[in-house]
Amino acid sequence: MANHLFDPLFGRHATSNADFLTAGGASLSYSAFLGLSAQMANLFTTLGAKKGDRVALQVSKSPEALAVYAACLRCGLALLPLNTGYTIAEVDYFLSDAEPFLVICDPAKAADVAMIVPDGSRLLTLDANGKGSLTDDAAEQEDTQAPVTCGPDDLAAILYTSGTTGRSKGAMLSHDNLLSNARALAGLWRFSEDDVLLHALPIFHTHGLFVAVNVTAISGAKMLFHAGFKLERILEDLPRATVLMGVPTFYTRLLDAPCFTRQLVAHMRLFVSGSAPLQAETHERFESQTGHRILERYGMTETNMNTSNPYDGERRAGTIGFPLPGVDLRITDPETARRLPDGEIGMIEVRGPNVFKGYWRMPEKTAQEMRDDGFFITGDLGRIDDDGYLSIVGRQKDLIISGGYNIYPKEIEGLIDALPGVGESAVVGVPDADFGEAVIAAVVPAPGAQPDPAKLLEQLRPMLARFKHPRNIHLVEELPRNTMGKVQKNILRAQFSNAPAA
Ligand code: MLC
Ligand code: AMP
Repeated sequence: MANHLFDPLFGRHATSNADFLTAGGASLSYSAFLGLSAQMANLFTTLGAKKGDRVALQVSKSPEALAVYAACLRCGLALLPLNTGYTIAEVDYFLSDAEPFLVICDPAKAADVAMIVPDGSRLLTLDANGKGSLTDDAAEQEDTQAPVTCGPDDLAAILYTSGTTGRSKGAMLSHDNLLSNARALAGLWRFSEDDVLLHALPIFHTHGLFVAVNVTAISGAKMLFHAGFKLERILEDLPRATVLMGVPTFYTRLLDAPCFTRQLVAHMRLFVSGSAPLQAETHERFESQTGHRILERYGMTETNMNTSNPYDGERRAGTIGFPLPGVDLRITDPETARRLPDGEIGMIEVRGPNVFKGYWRMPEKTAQEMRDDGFFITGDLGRIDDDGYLSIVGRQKDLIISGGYNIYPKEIEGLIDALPGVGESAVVGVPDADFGEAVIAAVVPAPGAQPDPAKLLEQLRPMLARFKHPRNIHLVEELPRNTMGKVQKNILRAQFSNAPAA
């Protein structure tokens, strides 16, 4: 009887009194965390959970929210973590698509969420302080639980990733997808129980939930668990940490803080960056200001982590390093799928135990992105240099990455186009000093109409999470198109890169 992911990550620490995390000044030992997750698992069982069921979670980051993840693994349930910024309209789609048996949301949103919970699903609440009907009801349960038997291919989570066309797709991640990646990363990055990870990422994405938490747990290490990235709090806690994992915005914000000095981080063992391109200039500035070279790695929701710069060897700025142990990577011609020699730019394709099991209830979408020999087509364009380092040089998918969040222009264009007074629109990312890229929209008015950009933004508000809102809407007479009629987004990007913000 074994649970493929739970046992090595958490189960083996069941009686450990070592700290698992510190949050808001209070420490939680591994055994206390596991007791809490056992109570939640027992509650889920009481509510009728069956292996393979889904649990949707849209709550603020807290130790209790993290315990829901461990509780799901215990019961063989698939966790469906949702960005806290998603509007009810966005959440509605995820719930109707995934049909979770249980939805957990913030008490402040419970009345609205109750309206969209699928028939037969339960609704529980959890607030930012770990209080709500979830923890109230769980407190009545036993704090031990025998984890359900789960094999390598059983689902551990479904993470929705927006599609370049059509609706969001749920990436199905198995126990072994997550376990193999946690093992590879913990080994490569030399994690041990002496490590203290400063955890300031959200826990509804691969980076904060799987890379950060799984690598910590599998190593028996500890986390300083922050509710989010607040610069002053990070600077306060850095002296107690050994590792920081972040998106590039973390590093540019730190570099701009006058008290972020060489001395403050002299004791640190490792700084990891990912989820968005780290500018070579940031990498170099970081080294000259702190003496540390940031270790950049590359991954995605569907594949977990694929590549990493070396721990011991040269961490090369502007590159994402080498394939992880067990990961096959190749560069192919995007048109013909022919393998390209090193040095040439092409599609990055990956294969390995890290690659997901497909999109939830979308076999045809899965088939479109997988080669017959098991390679996943990432949509990222890359090149391998003479020393084997991979660089991302562009994306074939139309995607904006803002502060590490993915934003798909298609989704926003569809909503803008449907607004009164709009003829058509194009959404692009323009350079942004803080978030890397910022969303802007070019809108062609409908014949005879004169839409007000501020009003258009107001109308988008209830439909889209705040991070997806265009920071500016520019009215244009027409969209630039090539001879095939395709909108030339590069021209719009150049045109609006230096345009003043609204
Ligand atoms: C917040 N805002 C954003 C934003 N984050 N807008 C665009 N892009 C973002 N990423 C909005 C806020 O709602 C706010 O709106 C305004 O911008 C300013 O907010 P802020 O207070 O400055 O932002 P903050 O809360 O500090 O958040 C910034 C951040 C956060 C960078 C810390 O976005 C973050 O934690 N990003 C990490 C994302 C992540 O984990 N990605 C991993 C994906 S997994 P208003 O209303 O005030 O104007 C993946 C695979 C892999 O990609 O390889 O890892
Ligand atoms: P997501 O779908 O949120 O998992 O985002 C995955 C995408 O983020 C990848 O396909 C890349 O385009 C991008 N990404 C992740 N890590 C890096 C990195 N280190 N450098 C550049 N882009 C990255």
